[in-house]
Amino acid sequence: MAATTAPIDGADFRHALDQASVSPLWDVMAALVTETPKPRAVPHVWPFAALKPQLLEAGRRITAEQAERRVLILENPGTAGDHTVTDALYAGLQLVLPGETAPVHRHTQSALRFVLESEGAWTSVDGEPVNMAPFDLVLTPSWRWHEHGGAVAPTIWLDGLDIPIVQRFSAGFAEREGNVPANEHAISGRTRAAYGANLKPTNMQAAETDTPLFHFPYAVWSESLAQYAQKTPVDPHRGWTLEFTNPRDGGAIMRTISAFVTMVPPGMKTKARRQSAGAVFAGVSGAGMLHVGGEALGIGPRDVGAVPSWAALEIENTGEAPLVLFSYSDRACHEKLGFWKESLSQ
Ligand code: 1HN
Repeated sequence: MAATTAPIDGADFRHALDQASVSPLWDVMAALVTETPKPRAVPHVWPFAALKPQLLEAGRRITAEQAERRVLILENPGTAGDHTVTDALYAGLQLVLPGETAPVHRHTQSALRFVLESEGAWTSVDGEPVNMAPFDLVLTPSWRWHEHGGAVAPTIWLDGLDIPIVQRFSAGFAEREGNVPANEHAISGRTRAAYGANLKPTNMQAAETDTPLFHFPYAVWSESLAQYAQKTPVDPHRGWTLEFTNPRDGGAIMRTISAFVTMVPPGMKTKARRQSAGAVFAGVSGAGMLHVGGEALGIGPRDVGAVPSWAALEIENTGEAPLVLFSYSDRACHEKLGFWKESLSQ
C-alpha cells in the first residue's frame, strides 16, 4: 500500500479546501452512503383531539382568504421547522369555516386531501366541483387550478403534499387568481362519469398523464375494502391493503404520491414490514397501535401518524371493531426512480 506523505488533518490544508469551496468526501462518505436509509424524521402520532382546538383557535385569528390556506403544518419532531412530516413529504390540517372560500390557485406541488370532518364542503379542480364527505380522498394534482368552499360547519382535512420533493428540485411554480381559464368541461360529475367505472373516453389526450379521477368517496372505497376483506385471506404483513389507482394506467394516484387504505381485523398484529418509502397514516375507524421501530403509538379516528423510511412497522388492532387506516407515501417516486425496497420479517 502506498504511504501518505503529509498529515490528513493539516489545518492549512483544511483552510485551503474551505477557501476553494470544496470539502473532503472521506469525512462524510459513511454518512452519505449508508447501508440502509437513515431518515431524519422520527415516528410520531398527532392526536386529532389535541389539534382540533388549535385549528378552531386559528379560525378565530385568521380568515381562509387572509391565510390563502388556513393550515397547521405537522412538523415532524426530528425535523421541526423544516415543514416536513417525513423526509420527503408534507402534511397539514386545514380548516374551512362556513361561508369561506380558500381562493383558487395552482402550483407544481401535487396535493391530496383526506377529509376528517366535513359538512357541505367541496373542492373544485379546474372548475369541476366534488363533495368532500368525511374520509373521502380528493386529489389536486400538479398544476391543476383548485379552490375549496361550501362548508356549512367547521370542515377539517389532512393535506398531503410533495412539497419537500419539489423544493429539493427547486421546481416550485405557482399562479394565483387573475388568469384562471374558463373550462367548458367543468361540470359536476363529468369526471366520475368518464373515468369512475373502469371506463374511459376514447378521445382522451395521450399527453394528459396525470390522474383524471380526483375524487375517491368513502362510501365507495370502504365498501370495496370491506368486501375484499370478507373474501380474501388476510396478509400477515399488510392486513388487507388496497391502493388507490390512476385509471389511465393502474399506477399510483399521482406522479409523486401513492395512497392506500388498510384494514386489520380485531385481535391481529401484523408482522413487521419495512419499506423505503416514508409514510403518513390517518385513522378512519377502530382503535390500534402503530409499533414503529420499538415505539408504540396509539392511533384512532382522525389521528395522524408519521412512519419514516425503513422503520419496522407492525399495525395492531387493540379494539373490538376492524381497524381502518388511510395512508400516503412517496412510494410512487421510489418506484419510478428505481430505489423502491421492502423487507418482510419472518
Ligand atoms: C395548498 O395549495 C393547499 O390548496 C393546502 O388547500 C396546503 C401547502 C403548501 C402549498 C400549497 C390547498 C398547501 C398548499
